[in-house]
Amino acid sequence: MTSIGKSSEKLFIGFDFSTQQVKAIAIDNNLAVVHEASVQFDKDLPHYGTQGGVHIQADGLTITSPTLMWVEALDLLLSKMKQDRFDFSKVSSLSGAGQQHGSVYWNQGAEKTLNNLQSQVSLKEQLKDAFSLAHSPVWMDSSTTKQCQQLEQAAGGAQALADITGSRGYERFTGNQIAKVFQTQPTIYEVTERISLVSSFAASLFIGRVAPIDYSDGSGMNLLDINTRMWSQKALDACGPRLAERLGQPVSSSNNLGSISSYFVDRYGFSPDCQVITFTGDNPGSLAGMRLQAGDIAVSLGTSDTLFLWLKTPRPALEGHIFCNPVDDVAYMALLCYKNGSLTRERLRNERAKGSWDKFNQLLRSAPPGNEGNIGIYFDVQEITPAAVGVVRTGSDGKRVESFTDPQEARAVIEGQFLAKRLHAEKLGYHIGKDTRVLATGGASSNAAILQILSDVFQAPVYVMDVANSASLGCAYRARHGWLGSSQVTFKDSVKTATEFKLAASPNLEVSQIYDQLLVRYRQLEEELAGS
Ligand code: ADP
Ligand code: XUL
Repeated sequence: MTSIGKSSEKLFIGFDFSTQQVKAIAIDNNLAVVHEASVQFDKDLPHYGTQGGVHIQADGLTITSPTLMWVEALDLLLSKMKQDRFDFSKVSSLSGAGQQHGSVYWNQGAEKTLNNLQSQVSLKEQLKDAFSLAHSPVWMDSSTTKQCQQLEQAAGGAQALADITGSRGYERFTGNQIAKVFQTQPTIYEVTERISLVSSFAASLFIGRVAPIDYSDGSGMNLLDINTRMWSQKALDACGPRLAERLGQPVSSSNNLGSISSYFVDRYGFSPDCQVITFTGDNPGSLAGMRLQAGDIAVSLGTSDTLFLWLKTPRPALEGHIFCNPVDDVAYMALLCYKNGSLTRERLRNERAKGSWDKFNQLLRSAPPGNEGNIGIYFDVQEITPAAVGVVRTGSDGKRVESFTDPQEARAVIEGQFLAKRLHAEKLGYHIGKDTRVLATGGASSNAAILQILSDVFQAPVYVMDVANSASLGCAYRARHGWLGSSQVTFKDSVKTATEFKLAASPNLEVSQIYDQLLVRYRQLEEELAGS
C-alpha cells in the first residue's frame, strides 16, 4: 500500500463529531477530497450501549451521550486512518464541527491533564476522570422547559430573549441545560472547572487545553449576545453563578488556536506545525461546506426540511434561530427546521399517485402555478415552524374546503411547504434579491418538478449539490481558510476553485405576482391554524 498524499502535498482535515458518528474528511490544497474515515458509536464502540449514539433516560425527555465515548472515538478514528496509511505529517491544519447545543463538563484539574497528555497512553485512559458529568446532555434533550421559562422571564420575555441571543428559550440550548445541572446537581456544577460545547471540547483534545467557544456555535446556547458577540450577563446570571469563567471568552470561528498537542505528533505522526482552527457547530460547518454566500438560501429536503440563510441584518423571531455567521464575522445565518418534510410528501404521493414520484410529478404539472388560488397546509405531526398541527385547505375565495382533486392536492402540498419556507425566511429578515441563489440538497432535490416549484415560489434559480458530509467538508475548507489567514483572504475567495453547483431550475418570472399574493393568504391561514 502506498501512503495517501503526494510528498509535496499539503492536506487539511475537517472532523465532525455528530450524534451517531465521528467523521473526518481530508482535502488537498486544490480542495479535492483525498480521504474519508468514520467511527460509528453504536457499531464500533458497542460497550457504551448507545442507540443512535445516545442514551434516552426513563423520563423520555433526558437524552445524553457518554462523554468518554467521544474521546475514545477520536483515538479509534485516527488509528483507522493510520492503518489506511494516511500521512498525518502532510496536514497543515485541521478544524471541525460538533453537533450543536451538547455540553461537556470538565472536572477540576482537567486542564492540567489536557496539558500533559502522554502519547503512549490512550486519551480515554488519561481523561477518564476529566469530566464532572459523565453523560453529556445532547441536542435531542427536551427536559428543560422550566429553565427555558425562567430564562425567558429573566430576559423580559421570549421575544426579548430572541432579540439578545437569536432564539427564544429552547430546551436543547446549552444555557438551559447548564441551568438544569446547577439546579439539580449543584455539587457537580461547583466542581466543574470549565464547560465546553461538543465542538470546543473536540478542539480542546487537539490543542491540549480547553478551547474557546466560537461565536457561531455559541449562538446555540441562549447565552451569547449575537449583537455584541459577548456573553449576555443577564442570561448568564439566570443560568448559573460564575458562569462566564466556566465558559471562557468566545472567539471568531476562524481563529487559529495554535499548534496541535504533542500527543498527536508522537502518536500519529502529525507535524508539530499543524495548526488547529476553531471548531464550530455542524450546521454552521454545513453552511461553509455548501459555500453559501451573501443572499443565498440553502434548502435541505430530507426526512425533515431544513433551511440555512445568509443574513446581513437579522430579525430574530419566535420561530427559527439566528446564529453568528461562521465564515464572516459581521454577518449572520438563520436556521429553520420543518418536521413535516419528506414524510408528508410521501404520504400524499402514496394516497394520490399510487406511491410513484413520476405520477405525482404528472399531477404537479397538470395544476398551474398558484393552483388557481387553492392553498393547503399539511402538518401531519406537530410542526416546529410554527408550533401547530393539522391539515387545512382553502379555495380561491378563502373559504375552507374539505378536499381537493388529485392535481390540486399534489400542488397544494408542495406550494404550501415552499410558501412556508419563504414566509419564515422573510420573517427573519431575508429578502429575495436579484443575486439570490437557492441551493437544494437532500432526497427530494433529485425531483425536477418539485425544484421548479421551489424556483417559482422563491423567484430565484435553484442549484443542486451533492453535500453528503457537508459539515466535515466545510470544516476542511475552514481549516484551510484559517491556515491561509482569515485577514489575508475571505472564505469566499478561499473556496473559489471548488466544483460549481448545477443549475436545476430557473424561475418563471410571469408567476411572481401570483406567489406574492398567495404568500399573504398562506400567512393568514397559517396564523389561523397556529392560533386555533
Ligand atoms: P435524511 O434527511 O434522512 O438524510 P434524505 O435527504 O436522504 O434523508 O431524504 C430522504 C427522502 O427523500 C425520502 O423520505 C424520500 O421521500 C425523498 N425522496 C427520494 N427521492 C425522491 C423523489 N424523486 N422525489 C421526492 N422525494 C424523494
Ligand atoms: C440544530 C440542532 C441539530 C444538531 C444536530 O439546532 O439541534 O441540527 O446540530 O446535529
